[in-house]
Amino acid sequence: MTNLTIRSVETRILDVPLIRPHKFATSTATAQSVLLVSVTTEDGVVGHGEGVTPGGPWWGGESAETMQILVEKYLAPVAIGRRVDEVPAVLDAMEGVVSRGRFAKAALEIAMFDAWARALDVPLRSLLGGAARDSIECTWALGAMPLDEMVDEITGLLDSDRHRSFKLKMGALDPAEDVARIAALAERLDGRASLRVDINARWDRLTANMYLPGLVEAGIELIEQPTPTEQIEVLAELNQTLPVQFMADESVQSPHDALEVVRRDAAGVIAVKTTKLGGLTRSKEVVAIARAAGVACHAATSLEGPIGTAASLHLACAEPGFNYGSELFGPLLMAESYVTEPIRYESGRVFLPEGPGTGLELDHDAVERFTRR
Ligand code: MUC
Ligand code: MG
Repeated sequence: MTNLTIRSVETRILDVPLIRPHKFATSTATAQSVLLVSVTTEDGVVGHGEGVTPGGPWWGGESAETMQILVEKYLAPVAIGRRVDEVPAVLDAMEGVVSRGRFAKAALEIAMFDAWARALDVPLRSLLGGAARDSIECTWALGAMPLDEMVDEITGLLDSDRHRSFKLKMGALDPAEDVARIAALAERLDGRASLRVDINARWDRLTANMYLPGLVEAGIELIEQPTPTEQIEVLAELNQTLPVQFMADESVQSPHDALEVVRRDAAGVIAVKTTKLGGLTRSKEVVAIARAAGVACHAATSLEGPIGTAASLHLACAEPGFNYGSELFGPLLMAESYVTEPIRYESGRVFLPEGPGTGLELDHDAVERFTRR
């Protein structure tokens, strides 16, 4: 009889270099810190999860360092001794010892799911509802970069057909300059690619009303989180008045947030990140709420590495509600890998790895190389 009881939880921080600097609204990342959480059962089955925030605590207040102390000191003790299939019970127990801390909770919850799937020798997707698709469109993101560099990077990826849609980070520059940069890019690409922007909640209502029309005129297809997280009513005003799709990201960090966005008609698309939402279970709840209201879901990223990306990809391949593609490109932004076989990206899509659990195996030499001492 398989013994699914959790014997131990280990953590380590991996510092992985990026292929190029990735400039967000208020900070630039040149490496990604990944909290690798490993759950081992009494039978010796090991599952992994990643605690990742996009380049540090600027996005949601958590970082690899804060996640490590939350997992080690508070979350692991309530999981050890439970079975890896007791995910709902452990989620409740985690709520009892840590408020919020969802990025940290996600890493442990996903490691439990991975171990559970591996113990049963089934793909993680089988525990998330079964097969809806085997691949999904994958958008590529560019940080705030000079125009010529953006044109070169995008045309290269179009020519190789690795990506067909692109997300452009905004918010780091003066709004007028930022919009002019994006409009010039759209003109240079002349309709060759689908373009979306992410302003990471940096514009106020006045700035958004002044400058979003310029992005719409430039042909931008979707505006991600232009205004502050808690100002749902502002996002709703923009979503109901401007002829462009809006995606809620920072404004949806829980199923209740998703309910609020739906009730107020604040976005046509929700960015579902298994990291910010606290794991796969809560993410499924968000997708169910969105789908019931006819709101599309996008399988989004916090720039996870291969393990975290694969977990989100299994969810995206199990839930029909992911009908606005994905941005699950994280491993491609990393200069090196720490798994034995990379996730496959081609023809503008990302493909679900086969095999038990996430379908990926750690390259332990690489993990050692990237482990922070
Ligand atoms: C975000 O806010 O979407 C996702 C891709 C990217 O470049 O930034 C992240 C965070
Ligand atoms: Mg975003």
